[in-house]
Amino acid sequence: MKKALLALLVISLMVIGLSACQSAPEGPQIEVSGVWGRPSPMKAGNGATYFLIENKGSEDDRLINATSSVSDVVELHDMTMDDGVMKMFHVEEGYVIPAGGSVELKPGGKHVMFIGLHEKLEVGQVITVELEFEKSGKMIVEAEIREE
Ligand SMILES: [Cu+2]
Repeated sequence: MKKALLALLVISLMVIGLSACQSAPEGPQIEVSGVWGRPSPMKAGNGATYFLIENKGSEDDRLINATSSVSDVVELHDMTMDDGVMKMFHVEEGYVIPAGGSVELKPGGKHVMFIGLHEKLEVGQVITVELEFEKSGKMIVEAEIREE
């Protein structure tokens, strides 16, 4: 009798444990990785940074803003083909990061743009960027400056 009760208890604990593992965390859960930027030889020129944003939660989120000490103006950009020419544009509404999905910023695509650099960005330098998500709030990441 005691053994049967114990077995029942063990089984119910296992079921509870399994269901806890299966459900994604409530709300959005944002992870940013592989942050880097290209060197920029000119002071007062422009720079860009790229990274992967993953949302491991159960709710969509949105990257709405970015700031950095390297320039006063920081914008979220994307690229498009216009008459056979690649052009970039400011994505004012930001990037939606779908629940269980990801968005990759990379050369030729989405990027965080620094406009009017206070100083040039050199290989080996590490810069700090603050990202702001609609639901997850602010997050500080470090970008390594390197060639690709
Ligand atoms: Cu740009």
